[in-house]
Amino acid sequence: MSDAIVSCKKDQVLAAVEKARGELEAPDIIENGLAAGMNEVGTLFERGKLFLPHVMMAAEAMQAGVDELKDDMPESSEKAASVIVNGTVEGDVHDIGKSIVSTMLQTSGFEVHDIGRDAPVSDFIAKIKETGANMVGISALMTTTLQGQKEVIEALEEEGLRDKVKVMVGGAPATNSWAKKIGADCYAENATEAVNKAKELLL
Ligand code: HCB
Repeated sequence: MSDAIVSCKKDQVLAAVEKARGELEAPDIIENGLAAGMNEVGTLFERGKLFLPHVMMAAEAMQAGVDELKDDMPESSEKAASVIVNGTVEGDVHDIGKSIVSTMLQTSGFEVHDIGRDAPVSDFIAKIKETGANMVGISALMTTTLQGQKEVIEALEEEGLRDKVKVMVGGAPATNSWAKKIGADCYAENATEAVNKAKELLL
């Protein structure tokens, strides 16, 4: 599956998903098959072995695989009373990982409001107020947009909402120490960890 992502073969990705879905759980297929392939694409792109159009095609193949698995996500029997707003910061169009996190939080029983990508700080705050969210997930995939996570936290403080809303940060350049530095409540390395951290903090 990973190889099919790296070579941008959407048909092969879907065939591999079809084959895997009888034997493995959807989150496992996404994290260890599809996302693993996308990470390899990232490494090759970083080394100058792949160019942007290739990355875009690989991203499309990855998204097709994720869409195919949406109905297979294990539904949680218990409905969590917690509401989570999740989005990618302004100036950043990367949304594959953020969308996987939203889907997995949703199937774990959380009420999730995904505000999309390239989302201004004001969109985060408006959606948190509108939904009475208890948590916000903030994704940033570039070192140049990471600061956006801090800006959302600062805005929560200015609005007097910081005590009521837990903050989770994620995305390739984010780390545990970055999360601590900007005063987030947690960092999640992947979608499975995002679900576990949300449960720890909210349930
Ligand atoms: Co993009 N891109 N890209 N890109 N891109 C990165 C991010 C670079 C690291 C590649 C590189 O140069 N090494 C790099 C950023 C460098 C930096 O840090 N400064 C980069 C660049 C530079 C750019 C452009 C500027 C390129 C250009 O135009 N010259 C441009 C960005 C324009 C903009 O945003 N303003 C660009 C565009 C693209 C696309 C459109 C081709 C495509 C995105 C498609 C889309 O998302 N719809 C893309 C992609 C696919 C990547 C890489 C290859 C993969 C990202 C990805 O989807 N990974 C990425 C390389 C990399 O990340 N190493 C590269 C797979 C997912 C599953 O993992 O890490 O996103 P994830 O999410 C995980 C995890 O982080 C966590 O859980 C997820 C699921 O397990 N998580 C959260 C994520 N968000 C969370 C939120 C939470 O609350 C909790 C957990």
